Amino acid sequence: MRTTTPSRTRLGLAGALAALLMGAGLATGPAAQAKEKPPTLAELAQRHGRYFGSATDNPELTDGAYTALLGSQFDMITPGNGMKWYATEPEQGVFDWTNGDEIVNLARKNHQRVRAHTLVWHSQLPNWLTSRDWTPDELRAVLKKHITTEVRHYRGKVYSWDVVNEAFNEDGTYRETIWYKTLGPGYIADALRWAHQADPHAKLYLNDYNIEGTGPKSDAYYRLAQDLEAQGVPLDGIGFQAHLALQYGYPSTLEDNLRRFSRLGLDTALTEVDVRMQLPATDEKLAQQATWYRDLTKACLAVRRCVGVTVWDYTDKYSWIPAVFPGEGAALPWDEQLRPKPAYFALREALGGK
Ligand code: 9MR
Repeated sequence: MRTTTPSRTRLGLAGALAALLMGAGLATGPAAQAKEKPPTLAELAQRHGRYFGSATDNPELTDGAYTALLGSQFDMITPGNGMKWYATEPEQGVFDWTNGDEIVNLARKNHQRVRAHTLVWHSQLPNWLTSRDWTPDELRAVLKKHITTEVRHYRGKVYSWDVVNEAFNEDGTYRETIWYKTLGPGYIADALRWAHQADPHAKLYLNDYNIEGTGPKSDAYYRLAQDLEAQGVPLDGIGFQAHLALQYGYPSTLEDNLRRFSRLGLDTALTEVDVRMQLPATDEKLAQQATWYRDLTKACLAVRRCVGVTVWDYTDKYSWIPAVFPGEGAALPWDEQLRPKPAYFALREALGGK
């Protein structure tokens, strides 16, 4: 096959950089655009029947260089904040779809699907909800109305919902959230049933972090999934957030763990991947990070019902990490200047592209 990318030696540094940028989906001018483009992460993932996604957030959508890559490299989009309770029902019974709709419309324009996130969580709740006490009957009605209204609004427009987010503690006990404390553990089955009624075609997920490897928290999901299944509750998948950190080690049981959930008849997905490190980022750490991105992608590909991988935004420019873990960062496959990092090339390699 004739290659249309000139050799690096003939082009020198500028040409090599252009080839690199093109490889990451960044066109470097009219001439570059005319060349044969290497497949995107999404196209590579599609060869395996998987998707490759990114989270995004509304304030970033004014950044043209950012949205160009977002619109081209990925085929699944998760709104990082725009569909959360504080954004969608800021006053009781008053719904605001502005941010969620902006992202859904952008995704549609770019022929991307949407992993909707998230209906029931203990965090980012509006004040009207957290600043008073509710009887179980009152809170059940509030929850049902929120889920029903939001899921109906996005009915037919989203691929999946993270229905309940982060329900368990590290030791596998239920997290003492407003939902659990007021409604008991049955709130999870109720939420799934209400979501299913409102959009029977959306895939319904439970989603959490620190469940990538086997352990008490992951076991809690395993048991819950078995219970829900036995009760005939509509549950389609488990989302493994995969907010990893180099200093804590790679979750080497990831593949086996994904597989045991598959065997329950559930889909699995890596839903919020990032691999943070203590700064400064060195070549060595970036190389290790690349290995982790490669390995987690391969783990998903190795498990038949692992449907795809989503990074929690694709660039260090818009990562949540530095604000929450001071001194840590550099967690994503593209750097703050939107240049592809070793992790990006490792992802391509894991997906069978060169
Ligand atoms: O990316 C989100 C960030 O912008 C918010 O400030 C943060 C608030 O908690 O939530 C981030 O997303 C979280 C996601 O919704 C659930 N899993 C953990 C993510 C990182 O905190």
